[in-house]
Parts: sequence; structure tokens; C-alpha cells
Amino acid sequence: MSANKITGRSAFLALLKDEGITHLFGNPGTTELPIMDALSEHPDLNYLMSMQESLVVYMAEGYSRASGKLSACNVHVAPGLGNAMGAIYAAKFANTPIIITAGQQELGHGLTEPLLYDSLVPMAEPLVKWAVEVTRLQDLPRIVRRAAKIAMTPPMGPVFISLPGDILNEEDALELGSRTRIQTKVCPTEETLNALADRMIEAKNPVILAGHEIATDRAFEEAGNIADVLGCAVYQQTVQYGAHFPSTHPCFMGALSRDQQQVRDVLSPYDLLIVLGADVLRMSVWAPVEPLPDGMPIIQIGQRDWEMGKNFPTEMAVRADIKETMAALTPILERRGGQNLKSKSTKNKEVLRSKNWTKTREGLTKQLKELPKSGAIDPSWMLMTIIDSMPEDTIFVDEGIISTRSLPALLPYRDEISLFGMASGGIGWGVPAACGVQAAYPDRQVIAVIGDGSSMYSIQALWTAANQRLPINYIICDNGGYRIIKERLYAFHGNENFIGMDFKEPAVDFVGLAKSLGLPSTRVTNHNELVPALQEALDNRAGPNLISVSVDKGRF
Ligand SMILES: Cc1ncc(C[n+]2csc(CCOP(=O)(O)OP(=O)(O)O)c2C)c(N)n1
Ligand SMILES: [Mg+2]
Repeated sequence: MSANKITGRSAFLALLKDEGITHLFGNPGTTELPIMDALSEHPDLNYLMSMQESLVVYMAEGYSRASGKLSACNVHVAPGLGNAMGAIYAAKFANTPIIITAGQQELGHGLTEPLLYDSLVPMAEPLVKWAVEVTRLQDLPRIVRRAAKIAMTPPMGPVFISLPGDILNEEDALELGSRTRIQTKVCPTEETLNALADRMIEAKNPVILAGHEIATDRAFEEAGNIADVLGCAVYQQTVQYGAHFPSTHPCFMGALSRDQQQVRDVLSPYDLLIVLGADVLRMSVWAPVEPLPDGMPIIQIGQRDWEMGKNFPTEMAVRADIKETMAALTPILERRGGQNLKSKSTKNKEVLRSKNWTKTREGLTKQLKELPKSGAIDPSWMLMTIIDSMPEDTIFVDEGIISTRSLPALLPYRDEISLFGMASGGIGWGVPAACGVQAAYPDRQVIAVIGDGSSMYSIQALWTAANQRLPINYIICDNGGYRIIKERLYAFHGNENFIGMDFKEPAVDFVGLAKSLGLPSTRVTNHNELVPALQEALDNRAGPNLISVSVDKGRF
């Protein structure tokens, strides 16, 4: 038996690899030393160090979201896990499958309350699908296998494992087992598909809400086809944290806002809301009106049943794979809709062409091109210029806050990975998430546009990008403060007492900051500097670089 003996630490890494893990994001402390020691036995596992635990999890989140694969990361005990909570929240929010682990003090030693100790499972529990501590080496394979399975079963999400030092350092004969993945690509029954088709055909003026699962399922083609057959307007969900529908499709109208009254007004002409894998009218700040017009019927299809009927009654809620269901539904719609649906769809699409996303974008870019090229740089002009300069298969990472408000109207979603945006509302995601996205797609250009304030929550991720030579182009939108918070203070409280919202004294020197972390960097302060700076940045694929663009501060 002794020939088959393996340490807990080495078994842990072997198990991760067998679950498909190729990158381990981490930040080490004493309690992680067993894992750090075992890494040398697993040189095929790429360890990406980041300089704080929230960054560790954000990087894993970006990697997983972009690749669609399970990721793994390792953080330090209680204070480290505490640092990571906002990032774990982000993973929960976007249903991102991550195995998050932390080293823990040896069983029994924790009871004496040494430095850094606290129970980890109750800390992680509210934000993960499953949290567990390993208490016997023999349980380690079963726990890692189960964690991977839970994380990867839709609705996907993060899981947490606490790894006590004595378990990792123990040696024993272990049966590592093999992985389980649950096949959830199920399609509704024929009866349900027929009922769905009939309800959609019966509606005089249906509208599609396209969202998250279309991107995670890589279902542009199927979503485009269904919209084509119905010939109905398609709106992107209210939080645009991904590429949720092919932008140049004639039916695509662009994104819904997060203004309750506006959304209500946009939806009021329609008589059926068809929700395709979307978050249903998720809002940001409170308003006295509901975003859904009174009594508007809803059909919902997707894997996330938590979303179904969550806030609004849903006439038909179908838990099934969105890609499979749309593929099966389209021919049924064609068959049952016949010539009537065909001519209605053709007519409708003609009407939509005069006001769809493509048309609106034409108008917007024309306006932006006519803006004077002097004075403060308009952030939408900056965005348009970046989009016009970048290769077509660029992956855009967005945490630009006010500076990227017009992104959904300007960025063409050419495929399902064209865009990854901050989803949860918790800022600090973008700089590290871009590292994960680029690690997942080393050969595609990644451009990350980040607000100056947001970048400072996790700026040290630039070091990891430099260390790993990830060729990300970071663009910092420097408006010297928290513009959105100022605008909201003014809107909600009617005053301009912007205490704690400016960072002017001293101003943050993003170029100096980037250089200190190993990135070539330039500052753009006027219009004609932007394109040359972008060109130089795009040409440099040796590692990351950063452009700090001084953008318009708005009226304040
Ligand atoms: C973790 C976290 N802390 C604080 C906030 C509150 N908050 C939302 S936006 C924002 C300022 C963003 O500033 P910046 O990135 O510079 O964007 P700008 O508003 O200037 O466009 C803050 C502090 C938040 N959303 N998340
Ligand atoms: Mg700002």
C-alpha cells in the first residue's frame, strides 16, 4: 500500500487538475504553505499570485466567466477570506463556478484561538452553494469531487472548502476517484414546447428580454433565430454585464435602462414579455413605480429557477437549457405560425430596422464625431474611438461606471465573449477580472476600461498582469473622483457638498502607479493623443500597458 501513499496537499492539487483546473489563483500565508510546497510537484498547474484575496477571487471569477470552465483559487485564513467576501458575492451574483479554498489551522489548534483563527465555514456559507471543512484526509477526494460537481451544476456558483494544515500534511493511501458532471442540457417536453409556441404566436406584440444565460450558453445563433421567426423587438437585460444578444440583428433594440419609469414606458406597448435566460428587470435604486407594466404577462425560460416568478408572476416558467429549448422551439414556431407569422415577422422587422440598435448607433456615432475636439474628452467619444481602433475580436472588460454608460449602445456584441462587465455592483472587480479573462483567452485582445475610483479598490492586480505578461490594455477613465456618487447626491439630496467623493488633493498619478507596478503607461489629456496612444498599446503584446485618459468630469 505504501507505494500509493500521497500527502493531502498533493492529493488536493491532483484532484483539482483532474477536475479540469489548469490555473490556481492565490495569495499564500502560513496556512497555505502545504499547498505552496506541493505546487512544485505539479508544475503543470499555473499559479497566479495576486496581492490581496479579493483580487484572487476576482481573477478566478474573470477566468471562469470568460472560459465557461470551473476555476480554483486559494486564499488565506479568516482575514483573507474576509478580504475576499465582496468578490465571492460577485461570483454568486453571476453564477460563476469557482472552488474557493483557504488554509486553516490544524484541527484542535484552532480551538486555542491562535492568531488568524476563526471558523471559516460560517463566514463563507451565506455566499456559496456549499461550504465545508475537511476533517479527515480520507474525505478529501469525496469533498473536492462533490464541490466541483456542485459548482458546475446549473445554476452554477462558487463553493468553499476549508483545508486544515494537518489534513494537508498527512499522508495516506487515497483513492482519488473521478469527476461527475450533471448533464442539464435538457429540453422541455413536446407538449410544453407546443404550448410555448402557441402562447408566443397568440400574442399580438411580444417582446424578448435577452440575458445572462444566452452568453453563458453561447447561444447567439439560437437566440437570433427565434427573434427572427417571431420578428419581435429584443431588449438586453437591465444590467449589461455580458454580450447577451447579437447587436446587429435587425430585431435588437439595445439595452433596457435601470430607471423603473423608463423601462415601464418602453415595455408598455407590448402584450407579452418573453424572458430568455435574463435577470428580470433588476433595478439599482428604489423608485415608487414598478418597471413592469401592470399585468403584463411573462414567459420565462432558463436554468435559474430562482429568477422565475421572483418578483413578478410568470404565466409560463420553464426550467430548461436555453440553447436547447430555443433550438427546438424555432422550427415549431415556424410550423405552427405558418404563413401568418412569417408575413407578420417580415413586416415587423422592416419597422424595427428604422429604430433598432444599428440605427441608433449610427445616430449616436454621428453625433459623437461632430463633438468639438477641444476641451474635456467626452467619455462616449473616448469609447467610440477605442471601439473603432480595436481589433474586431477584442474582448471588452467594463467597469467604467459613468464613463462607459453608453457602452451597450456603442459596443457591437459580435460573439458571446465580446463583453464582460462588472455584474454585482461591487466595484474593484475590473482590474483583476481582466487578468482572468486574458488568462482564459491568451490570443485575443483584452481591453479593460475602468473608472479611476473603481480601479483603486484593486489596483495591485496590475502587478499580476505584469508578472504573468498578460497583454491587457488598461484604460483608466480619470475624472478625479466618484462622479456617479456626486451625481446621485445632487439628484437625491439636491446639494453639491461632495464630501469624500473627490481625489484631487493629492491627485492620483495613474501613470506613475502603473509604472511602479511594471506597466508601460501614458497619459492622454487631449483628443488627438488618444488614437496614437491606443495604437502603440495595441501593438505591444509583450505584456500589459495602461493609458490614463483625462475624461470630462461632468457638470460638477
Ligand atoms: C465595493 C464597493 N464600494 C463602494 C461602492 C459605491 N460606489 C459605487 S460607484 C462608486 C464610484 C465609482 O467611481 P469611478 O470608478 O471613478 O467612476 P465614476 O463614477 O467617476 O464614473 C462608488 C464608490 C460600490 N459600488 N462597491
Ligand atoms: Mg471617477
